[in-house]
Amino acid sequence: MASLLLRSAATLIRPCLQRSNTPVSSVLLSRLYSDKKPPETDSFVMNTFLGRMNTTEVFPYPDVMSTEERENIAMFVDPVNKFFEEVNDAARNDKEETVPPEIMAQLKDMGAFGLQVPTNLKGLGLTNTQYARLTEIIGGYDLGVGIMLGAHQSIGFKGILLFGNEQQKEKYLPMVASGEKIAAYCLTEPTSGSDANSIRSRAVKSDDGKHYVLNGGKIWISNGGIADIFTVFAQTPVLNPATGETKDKVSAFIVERSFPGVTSGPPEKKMGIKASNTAEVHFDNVHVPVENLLGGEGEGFKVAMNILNNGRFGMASALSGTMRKLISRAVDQVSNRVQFGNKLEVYGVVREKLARMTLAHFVTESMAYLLSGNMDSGSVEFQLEAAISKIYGSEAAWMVADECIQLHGGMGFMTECGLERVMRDLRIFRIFEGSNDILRLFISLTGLQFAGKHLRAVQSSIKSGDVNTLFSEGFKRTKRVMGMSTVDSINDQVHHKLATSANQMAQCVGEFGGACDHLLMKYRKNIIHEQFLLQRLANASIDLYGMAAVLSRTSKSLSDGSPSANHELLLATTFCQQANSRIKTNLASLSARFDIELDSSMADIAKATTENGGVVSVHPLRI
Ligand code: MYA
Repeated sequence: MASLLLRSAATLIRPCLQRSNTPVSSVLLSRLYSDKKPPETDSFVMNTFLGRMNTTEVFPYPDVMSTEERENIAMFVDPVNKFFEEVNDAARNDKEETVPPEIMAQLKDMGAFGLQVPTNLKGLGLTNTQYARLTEIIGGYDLGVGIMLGAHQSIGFKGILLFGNEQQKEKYLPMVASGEKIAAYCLTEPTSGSDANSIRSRAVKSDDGKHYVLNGGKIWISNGGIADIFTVFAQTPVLNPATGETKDKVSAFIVERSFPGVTSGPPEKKMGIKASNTAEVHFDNVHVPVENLLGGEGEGFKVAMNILNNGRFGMASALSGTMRKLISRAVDQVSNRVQFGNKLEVYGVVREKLARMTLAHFVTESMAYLLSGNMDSGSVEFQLEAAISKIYGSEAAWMVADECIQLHGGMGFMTECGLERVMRDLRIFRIFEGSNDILRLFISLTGLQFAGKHLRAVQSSIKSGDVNTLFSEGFKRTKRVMGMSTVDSINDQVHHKLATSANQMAQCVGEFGGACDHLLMKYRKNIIHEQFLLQRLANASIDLYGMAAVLSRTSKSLSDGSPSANHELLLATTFCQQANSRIKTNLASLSARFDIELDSSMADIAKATTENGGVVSVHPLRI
């Protein structure tokens, strides 16, 4: 995170550095004082940090599948459902901590190992949306098998698919697509989890320039013990021709298990997703041919991040499948179980739970297919939307599993009921592929950095006497102070039945932009240290994207006359109402003295607990 923080600090606002004499490197200074135009993007989320509502990628809800693509994927839905319903046994896989060979063989026959690999390279050539539809089914039945398949193609060989050259694709994709060889993604190390840039594995080019000598150890690698093809990230010394300086930078490599020096450890014992293999992978003087460099030398960090960005939509779709099944289980329970003379379904506490579960599923599903549709339409700047979908989906699924167990009472706690396995499986989703805490900071800081660049441009325009900018900025701020919306209505883009919710969203986007402006002006570069605030800002951002996703989806359903349109209307308006009030609370708490004081108290409690080596308060019984 350190470099993310530094980078953001440097690019936030120029005047603050002029005043504070903060020492910054010449590279950062050159970025800071460059007269480059601020970046523009069609990312909905990124633009909200400027208080702008760019709806290009949000409205209308994507309808990206051709008739043929729709028919193709529809052909898979029933057989895949049937396979997971009747053949695969998730409870057995969990107990035996493996995916049995006969299941592996059938998955290979179905083409499940190369869903997105082009057909000429032995894959099924599915789009992101088609892929999402299938992962949704798998997520409903067996997350352990899902992670084995996901670690293989969502991240394991995704780098070859996205960044590989023709030779690399032709050599490796057919063997991984058929499932003949399994793939894994090797980033994490004992001293480098969230701080992915700090990996210590190293690859140094041989004197004859023919190969790299790779050394290092990776931990918690999904498929690590069963994979034959690894995408490995390691530091390589990279020469800067301009300065003559050599610096370590991350590079990505395709490494085969058959290369001498590659070893892996035994399967790790885990809380959940037990059927998927997780193991250490070690590289001891492994000679990796130069042709196996993936992307350019020193460009591996971007390769690593883009692979993760690119796979996160699959997590949201898989988890929406998990939630859909959990909701069916909950409905079954509350429609049959009688207590105090009535079926559970009539009780208010039960209804409230079921409604929250249904809303969480609806939002996750709406985000997942909005994102996959955008990706299929060629969007390239979706890293914030991907992070939000991952955070929202993993937290929603956790809540849905928890409430489903609660509705089952004591039975829910029994292994035989099957729900505790789902809950164990779900726990990791808030941790891996970027922990939700880190991703929240990533969202806020990336968005603020973007807004900071624009703010700097506005400031320099005003300084250079640009009256138009001065006038429009002044007008915007005056409207904010008066509580008026600074964002144009989007009523022409949403169905008229959603007008109130759309106005709530427009108002919230304006207020969100105002809050970002306020944070940048108040804290300047120090905003990077305000993690309490950054988390709340991210929470507001997540809710805003959720509003956009459900409004867009529901508008389409209403216009198309979908059979569930009126129910979706209820879901969308309810979610928007709730999100609107959460956003307002979160934004208000960015500056309210009461909340800032509370943050400070919370920090003091944590510090005291840490300094004491645990709980500080003496036991009430004094024994
Ligand atoms: S795999 C392990 C996962 N590990 C992580 O996710 C690590 C988390 N850490 C990070 O993401 C980064 O280190 C952070 C930044 C974000 C903290 N997109 O100076 P920087 C660019 C595009 O900010 P840092 C696992 O869990 C940035 O703009 N670009 O870096 C397997 C900058 O560029 P420039 C990005 O502060 C689980 C440069 O990089 C991004 O050090 C198995 C440096 O950035 C980004 N996101 O760190 C799952 N971030 O220099 C199986 C940064 O040009 C999957 N940059 O300004 C299954 C799924 C499917 C399920 C199916 C079930 C059925």
